[in-house]
Amino acid sequence: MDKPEQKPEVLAVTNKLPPAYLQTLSENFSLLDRLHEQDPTAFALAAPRIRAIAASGEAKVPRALMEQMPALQIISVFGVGYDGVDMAAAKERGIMVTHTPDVLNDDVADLAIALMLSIARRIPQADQYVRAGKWPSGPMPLASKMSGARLGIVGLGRIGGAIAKRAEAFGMRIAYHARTPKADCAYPYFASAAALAAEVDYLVAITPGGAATKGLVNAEVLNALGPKGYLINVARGSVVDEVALLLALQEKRIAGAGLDVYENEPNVPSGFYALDNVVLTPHMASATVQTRAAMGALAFGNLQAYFAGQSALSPVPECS
Ligand code: NAP
Ligand code: 8YV
Repeated sequence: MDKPEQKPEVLAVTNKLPPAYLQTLSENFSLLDRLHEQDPTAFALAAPRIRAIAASGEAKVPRALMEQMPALQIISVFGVGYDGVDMAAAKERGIMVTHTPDVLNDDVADLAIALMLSIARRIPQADQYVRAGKWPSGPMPLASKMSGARLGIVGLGRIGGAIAKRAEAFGMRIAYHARTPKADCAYPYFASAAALAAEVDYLVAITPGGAATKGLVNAEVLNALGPKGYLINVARGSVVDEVALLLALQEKRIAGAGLDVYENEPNVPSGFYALDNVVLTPHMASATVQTRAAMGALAFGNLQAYFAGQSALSPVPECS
């Protein structure tokens, strides 16, 4: 008699995967949901059979974890950023790594614009002002106009481009910094983040995370942005020097910041809580029902295609 076909064993390594995606995974694979954290003894027994990892954009997949899984073939990241995956270790082993580009561009760009408006127009403070019954005693102080202002984008890729498109509708004047100037791009290019920051009112960081961009927005860049400038970070916490940012906000060397990402998530330095010139969101730029469904479909589609012997749908550039 033929051996019954075994479903590939998949280790989910993060608590950030949505229930609908986990459900699809468990219907199609033998799902081990965070077993390495929850039952290390059971994980040690299962590890030699695990063929796939389901991760999220911010999940850590270090070399040491991969080394425990000799049969590991694919890491499917639910997110476009994959800086948490040790790519050197994955490449050495020929492990396929996939991610979910494009399907989240709209939502991340929407949140970048929302943070810009929130900090410039003081929307969280205005909400509190009304709720606290302060309106009858007089108007709030005037805010800062965003339409027509100058926007600098650090990382003019898929999402940076979507931010630029929205900013154009606000009549903003756009410039950018990346490692290389983009072909056929009419926006002015600046060879450094500091040079860009010196010329804009809003600076949005939207590069990948990882060693190459660590501290890309540092004290020098914040000083160049200046006391009328706003910083928005929807990239990765590591892209901004968080200590330098906190100091710049406390000393009012920049006007304000809108942050969706942090160096040590979900821990946010408590110094930010005391500040009136920062708007904080909990790494939620892609967190809508529609986009998370699309990300889940693509993350699952990558696993499904791979185990059907087809090409992965959206491998990361290093695996293309
Ligand atoms: P992408 O299309 O690859 O664009 C990345 C851009 O960053 C490119 O313009 C690239 O241009 C530039 N870049 C890369 N390394 C750089 C460096 N060292 N210095 C300066 N610029 C650099 O990526 P994407 O799809 O737009 O996503 C960007 C990132 O957004 C993701 O990797 C992720 O970290 C973050 N993200 C966050 C959320 C959230 O929930 N907050 C959601 C989705 C994505 P060059 O190659 O010319 O340098
Ligand atoms: C997360 C993200 O993946 O795509 C990325 O790079 O940071 C986000 O979309 C999402 O929060 C799921 O964990």
